[in-house]
Amino acid sequence: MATTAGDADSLGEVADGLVASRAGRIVFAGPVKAAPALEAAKVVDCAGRWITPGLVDCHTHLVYAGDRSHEFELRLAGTSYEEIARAGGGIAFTVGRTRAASDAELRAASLRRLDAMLAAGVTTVEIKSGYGLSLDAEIKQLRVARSLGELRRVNVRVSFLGAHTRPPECADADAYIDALCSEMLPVVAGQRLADAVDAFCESIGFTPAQTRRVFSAAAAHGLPVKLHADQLSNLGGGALAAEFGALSADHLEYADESSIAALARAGCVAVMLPGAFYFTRQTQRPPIDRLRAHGVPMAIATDCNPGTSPLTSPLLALNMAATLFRMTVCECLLGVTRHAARALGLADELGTLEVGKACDLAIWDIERPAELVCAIGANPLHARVWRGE
Ligand code: DI6
Ligand code: FE
Repeated sequence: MATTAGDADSLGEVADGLVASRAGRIVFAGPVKAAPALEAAKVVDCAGRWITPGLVDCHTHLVYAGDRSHEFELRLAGTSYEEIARAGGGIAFTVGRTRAASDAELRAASLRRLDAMLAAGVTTVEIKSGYGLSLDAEIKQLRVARSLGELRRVNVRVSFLGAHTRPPECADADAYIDALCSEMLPVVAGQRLADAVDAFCESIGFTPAQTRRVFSAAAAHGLPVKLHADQLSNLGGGALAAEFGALSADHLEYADESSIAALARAGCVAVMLPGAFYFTRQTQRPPIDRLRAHGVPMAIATDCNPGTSPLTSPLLALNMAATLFRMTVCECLLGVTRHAARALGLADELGTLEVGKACDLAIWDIERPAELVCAIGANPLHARVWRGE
């Protein structure tokens, strides 16, 4: 069995399917009996298992140093995430640990998380910076993120999230954004250290006006943008992302109707991050029904980060999206393949089993696709194929 292209509400399931590749690209995907005569150097019988596109985790912060389980314990005892952040913990804690780590330490810590994702069928991962918040430390994080794609058989897309939070040593957020636009972004763009620019538009992050300046600077350097939008409050982040033609607007728990309509018009992907919703015990669910009604493509990602979503399992993210957000199995599976690829600007390259796309596959020991979403903490991955191998 194989899941091929699908549409909004179908996986395009094919019984007795065959996927053929040459030089890492799919040259056929469909029913065996429809396949042209192909001379294959190697034939692998998947013995009735399911083949899907390799999973795409389109929103992670997996390159960081240190651990925040002490904050988890504080939160269990009643302290809020915002209180911890205001007391100098939270993102700032991880910034301290990440700045202090050597390249090798940062790489080793990050590889452990990446390897867990690969073991769960991930073939493409997006990784954000944002725990450096100085030119040197951001560059270190971006370089380590890029290097992971050379150390493992995985596509890595890197996003510059210098606008994650105000660095501890900088009292003036506007001055920091000035420096980010005039000093950091030119280096990041000039050295091709990032494929996109992200920002955290939030009361504890940056204002819409500051985000706008970051986005304008990104556009001037020819870099696409994405946004942490409307996670904890409605600042119109969805509409702002749409206005700049963002690849995606992520979180969106508090997004209103006008933001959703704008996202639909702009063709932005809405990235759902149920791990953060679960781990921070949020109660405001993202407006799934309205996103559906407007036809906004929905992706699902782990948001792997030490503070709000220490999650490395994309399948567990799917289970949470179904259970907590009431997304359907089909939406979940398209959310971690087709729509996730689009959230990275890679819709023509990845995310479905179609001729011409990269032959990145996940082969599963399951009877039905719904098992991938239903099981909690299981890993039915049989094998992972990256670029045809
Ligand atoms: N939104 C989040 O939930 C994380 N970053 C962001 O922009 C939090 C990251 C952390 O707490 O370390
Ligand atoms: Fe995030």
